[in-house]
Amino acid sequence: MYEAWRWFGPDDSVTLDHIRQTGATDIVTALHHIPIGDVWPLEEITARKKLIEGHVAGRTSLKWSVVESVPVHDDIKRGADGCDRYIASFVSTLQNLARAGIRVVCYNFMPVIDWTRTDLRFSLPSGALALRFDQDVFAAFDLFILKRKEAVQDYNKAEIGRAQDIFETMTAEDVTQLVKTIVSGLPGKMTGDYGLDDFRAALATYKTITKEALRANLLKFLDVVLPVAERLGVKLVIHPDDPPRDIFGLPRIVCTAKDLEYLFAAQPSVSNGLALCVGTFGSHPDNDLPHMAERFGNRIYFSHLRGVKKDLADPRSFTEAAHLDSDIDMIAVIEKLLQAEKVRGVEIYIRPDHGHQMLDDLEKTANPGYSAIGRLKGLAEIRGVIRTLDRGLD
Ligand code: DNO
Repeated sequence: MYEAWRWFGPDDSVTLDHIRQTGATDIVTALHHIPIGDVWPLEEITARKKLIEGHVAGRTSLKWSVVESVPVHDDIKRGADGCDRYIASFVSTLQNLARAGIRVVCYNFMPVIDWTRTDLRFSLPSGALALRFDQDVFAAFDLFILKRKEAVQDYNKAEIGRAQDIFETMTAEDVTQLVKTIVSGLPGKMTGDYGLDDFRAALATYKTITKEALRANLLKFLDVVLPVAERLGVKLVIHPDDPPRDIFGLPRIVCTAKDLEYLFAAQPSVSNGLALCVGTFGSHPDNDLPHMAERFGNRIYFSHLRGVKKDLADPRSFTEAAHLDSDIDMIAVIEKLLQAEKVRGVEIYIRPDHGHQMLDDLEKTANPGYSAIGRLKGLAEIRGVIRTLDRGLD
């Protein structure tokens, strides 16, 4: 297993030297400044690679091994006229990445909005802060802030009542913060920056797109992209929809093991891979993560190791938990991934996904979920599990 670390580029407050100190060897990053749909120029890729891999006297070397993510333009997801040019850009970006020697590329197929939370500073009993998705707060946003017309059909009476109670206690500042958290997006998001009106307009463009249509558009995209990826030796790894269910009336198609069965049966190419995001899949009650790690072991090239604790009252609400202390049996997941590596003779890139904001990081401004110390703690715990299982001491 390669221990990787997500880095947001030169502006990340967690520097390459900090990453060296965590013991991670591989970098996961993207050229976040390039507009969605544009080709990533080879010169920019090689410049970024040099920054990461360039030899610094006396320092451990790092390698840029995984791209997370190359964004897929919404026109491709909608199957809009003219989307072929965005597919062609995606292909050119893959070619440039392969030229630079980067061969694991993450992407997602979430319409309009990438990963979503309602609270970026949820206080834990320890005083550390966690990311949280609260279904009632989300409903309050959908019904009373966004005022999405069709939203009333998505919630029952009791849910609407709870959402209204929440909305009524919110200050103007709370509302602004929630809008920012949900629609202007979280770090690493692969979608646009929206205000409320733009967001409504973007949602409206999916009015007629059913789940089946979205699936067909994903397959059409893969029809073009996978043969190229295969020739280049690139593995494309799809990231699940987070949270893994439909939201805002948008169809979401990468949520469960069943969705994956469908995807891999329809596109059996060896380049059709999976980014096993344990926390994301784990927030869906039907997903059995150790089983999925085993079942899709031959498709997993990259994995985000993180867990969630779902609320007892409503399992659609969850709080991001400590890496080994969540609803998910992380040790069993790691064991299955190690077994998959042995069978395939390939190593999987893993990264500690998100971490609690804690200790000195509480005073610092960091990308939500991506402060240093919480992730370092997660990585250290995970490393202990990997080393122990590797020795067969389990
Ligand atoms: C959040 C991440 C997502 C992910 C993209 C993948 O922490 O898991 O931002 O990178 O959705 O395309």
